Amino acid sequence: MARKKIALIGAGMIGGTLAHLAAQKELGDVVLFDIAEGIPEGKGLDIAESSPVDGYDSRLKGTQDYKDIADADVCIVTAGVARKPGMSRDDLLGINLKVMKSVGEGIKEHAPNALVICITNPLDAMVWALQKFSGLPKEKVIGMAGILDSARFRYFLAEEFNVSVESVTAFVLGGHGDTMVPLERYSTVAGIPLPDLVEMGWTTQDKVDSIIERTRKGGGEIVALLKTGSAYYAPAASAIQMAESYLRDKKLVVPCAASLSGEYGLNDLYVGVPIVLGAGGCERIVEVKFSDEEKAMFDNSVGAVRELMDACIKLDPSL
Ligand code: TXD
Repeated sequence: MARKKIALIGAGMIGGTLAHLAAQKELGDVVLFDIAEGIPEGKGLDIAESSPVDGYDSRLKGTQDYKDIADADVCIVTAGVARKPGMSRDDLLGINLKVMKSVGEGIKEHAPNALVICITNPLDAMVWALQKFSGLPKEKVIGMAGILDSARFRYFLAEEFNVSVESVTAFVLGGHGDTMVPLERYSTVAGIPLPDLVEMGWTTQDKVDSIIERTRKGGGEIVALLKTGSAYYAPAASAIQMAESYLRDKKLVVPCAASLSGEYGLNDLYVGVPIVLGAGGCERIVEVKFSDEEKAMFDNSVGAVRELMDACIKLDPSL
């Protein structure tokens, strides 16, 4: 069987980590695409030179030419810029929207059958725009945020309970931002929901509330520590889990930014919801039952996503 091909559009901090993980896991051969000359080639060569030591046979190539992503099975998009001092959110949105346009056109022309995983921020609006610009089927264009936000929540809970991270499940839904929606009732230790754990005296509601707050601000906590950029190890690991679920048809049930067509009473919008992720891409959207309070938080989050989408439409009326 021929090897799969993973194209990484953007070879910055997350892109480089994605390349390393994809190669180590032998998900396939890896193409790193970036507009910056030398960076994708250098990272690709450096990782390839570790392959004899680690013992994997993925081939890596760096490029500035979209032709090299031809017929990729998976494209993971991190291309763009992060906010710098003096830049407004609209400035960032404007720049990354243009990047999504060129990336969408490149994927449309050279890898129209790929599963596309968008990571670029502001995530929900960018994956929505990327789907439109690429014209790929909605179930084949998804965004990474929920697995990362849930992983942060899981890690903090595992620390609090002093149990294995593997025994903790969590669902963080909604848009990727301050309005994200960590769901206590659907977060468990070995199937025991968080509210029950509070009743059992494993923790207090105050502690849970502060963990939720830390989860919401998890990205900012890393930025404040690193000072020169944002998180990349956990975001890359999360996107690789999505790629693997698709390539191996694992059908993991994971929170991803997915296009809604009537689910949750919403249309033509990307937001974080649980999906079944298999060989068909987003094979099914899981409609979680919300309490009134959860519904209010989700609606608030959807409102924030819509505001960003409206800002995109103002900048590019073709959307
Ligand atoms: O949960 C999530 N979705 C996220 C999102 C978690 C963490 C970070 N998140 C966002 O991912 C972050 O706000 C950024 O928008 C992206 C990528 O983060 P990364 O840390 O990898 O950024 P870098 O290191 O700046 O890399 C971006 C690369 C850089 O090498 C640029 O040269 C390149 O993108 N770039 C382009 N490549 C191809 N084509 C175009 N047009 C282009 N423009 C810039």
